[in-house]
Amino acid sequence: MTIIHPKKKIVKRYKNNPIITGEMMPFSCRGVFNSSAIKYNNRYLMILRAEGYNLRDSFWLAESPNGFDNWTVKYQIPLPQTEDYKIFGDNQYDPRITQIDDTYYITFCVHGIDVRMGLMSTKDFCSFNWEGFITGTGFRNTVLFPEKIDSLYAALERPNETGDIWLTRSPDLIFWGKQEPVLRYRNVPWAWGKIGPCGTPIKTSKGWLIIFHGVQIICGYEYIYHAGVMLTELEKPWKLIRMGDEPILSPEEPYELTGHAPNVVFASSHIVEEDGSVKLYYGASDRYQCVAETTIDLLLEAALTR
Ligand code: BMA
Repeated sequence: MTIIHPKKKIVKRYKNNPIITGEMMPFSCRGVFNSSAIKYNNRYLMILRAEGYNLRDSFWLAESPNGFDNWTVKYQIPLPQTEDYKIFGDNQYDPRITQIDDTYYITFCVHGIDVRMGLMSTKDFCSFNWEGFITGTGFRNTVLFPEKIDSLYAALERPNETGDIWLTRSPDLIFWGKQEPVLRYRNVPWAWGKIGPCGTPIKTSKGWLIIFHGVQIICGYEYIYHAGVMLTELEKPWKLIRMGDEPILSPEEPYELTGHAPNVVFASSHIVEEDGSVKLYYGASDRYQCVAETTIDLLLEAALTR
């Protein structure tokens, strides 16, 4: 099997990876992965994707004193009980949290006849509101920008049919349109399968820093998930400034190479600290929750010069 190894390390894996496993859950759980972390009132919180042996996923809230270890699983996040959700949704996964003003929005995949994106919101991580579906079927990986751009909310999304990353805009977070293509997977040399945005785009003085995943397909059947980075214009976030030509994270460790889906690192969230350090959270092999460390400077270097 071929794995592409980045020349210089942009991210450093946490020494005690994986940080959360199925054994830590209060039910019969085969894996915790692709979860979304956020710093809320100086607390490190994570919405876990926890998968049962029946292959159904549930969301749980976990907390850590430092964002790395000693995670305590606190409670299960109730799923929406509305008629539209119950009619469509058989399963849900890959949550992404974005703070906009004093509200935290959670976008997540809802699987039914096909897959589409749902939106929940919370102000306190205790009670959660169902906002509604924000795409039709055939979409995954929608992640909101943390602020309005040109008076409209903005999000990155991945139409499954093309496998590319697009920008979409909305006046109210429910009705979306005015789409623009951002990056085609065919233009990512290490991801000639499909790509998708990871966590919330990070605003920097040089542009929007966007971490994304890319899938390398070997001989039409072997899938390898990597993470990469790109920079887009602040005012026109669909306009690519540059994309790092190499992945920043590729599967290398045993917990990434073997699991329920081998050779997968699936970055799904990050926490940017005041000193510019970044905790990058990623799922490994659809089984384990991991974290790696990097900095805004290193990510910019990767996007602009690699
Ligand atoms: C994608 C999503 C992710 C998963 C990945 C690898 O299509 O379903 O949740 O981690 O495949 O299996």
